Amino acid sequence: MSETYTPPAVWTPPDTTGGRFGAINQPTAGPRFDRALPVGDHDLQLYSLGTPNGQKVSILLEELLEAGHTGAEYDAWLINIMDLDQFSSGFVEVNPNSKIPAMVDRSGEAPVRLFESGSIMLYLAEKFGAFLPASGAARAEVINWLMWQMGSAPFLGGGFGHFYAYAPEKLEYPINRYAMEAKRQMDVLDRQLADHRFIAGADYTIADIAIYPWYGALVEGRAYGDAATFLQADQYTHLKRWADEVGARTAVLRGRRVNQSDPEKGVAERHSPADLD
Ligand SMILES: N[C@@H](CCC(=O)N[C@@H](CS)C(=O)NCC(=O)O)C(=O)O
Repeated sequence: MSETYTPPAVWTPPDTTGGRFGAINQPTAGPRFDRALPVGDHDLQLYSLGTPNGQKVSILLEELLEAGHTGAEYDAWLINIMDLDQFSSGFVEVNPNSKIPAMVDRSGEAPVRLFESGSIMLYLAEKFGAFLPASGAARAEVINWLMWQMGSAPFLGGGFGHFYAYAPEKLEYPINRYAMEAKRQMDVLDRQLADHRFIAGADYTIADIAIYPWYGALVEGRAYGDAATFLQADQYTHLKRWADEVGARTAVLRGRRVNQSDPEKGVAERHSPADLD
C-alpha cells in the first residue's frame, strides 16, 4: 500500500483491505450462508458479542433484572463476528445490517425483531418502564444523549480506534483528524458531567448505559491499546468520576461479561443468572 492514492473513476474492491477487520468486509449486504439462529427458553433472545455495542444491551438487561423486572430474563447467544456469524441467514433475518447486537422478543403473539443497540435499549426501557423517564423534557434529554452516543461512537471506534489501533499502517492525517474528534467528544461529556451526576441529570438512565461501554472504557484505559495515554484521558476528571461510579455497579460488571469469546473476560453464552455468578 502506498502513502498516497489516486482514486480511479470507478472503485473496485481490493483483494483485501488488510487490518484487523479486513477479512470480514464486503461491499454487499445479505446472508452469506444458511443457518438458523438458536432459540432458548426465555422471551428475550439476545444475539450478540461483548463489544461496547453488545455490552450496552447486556448491561441494560442485567440492570432490569437487578431492579426486579423478572420478565427481562434472557438467553444470550454468541455471534462471533470474526467467524462471520453475523452473515448467517438466521441472523440477517433479525438484523438485515449484519451487526451485533440483535434481539428477538418472543413474549407476544408474533416475535418482534430488534436491531441497532439504541433501538433495542429504547424498546426494553419502554417495555419495562425503567431507566427512561415517562414523558416530557426529562425523557427528551435521555433520548438526546442516547442518539448522541449512536451518532458519535462511530467516529471514536470506526475513526480513531480504527486508524490508531487496527489499520495496517499508521497514517498521521486520519489519526490527527479522529484524535481531535475523540478528544472533542470526551470534552462534551466532561462538560455535561461537571454539573450533572449522570449524563442526563440526577438519575441513571439508558443514556449512561449506552455511553459507558465506549467512553467509560476509554478513560479507564481499556480501549485501543495506549489510547488513554495518547488522548490524555485523565484530563477529563468529571468523565472519570462518572465512569468510576457507573463502572462499579453490579449490573454493569455482570453485563460486561456476557457474550465474551475469551473465557478470561466472561461467558460465551448466558441462559440464567447462575451463568454469571
Ligand atoms: N449502530 C450499530 C453498530 C453495531 C456494530 O457496529 N456492531 C459491530 C460490532 S461492535 C459488528 O457487528 N460488526 C460486524 C461487521 O461489521 O460485520 C449499533 O449500535 O447496534
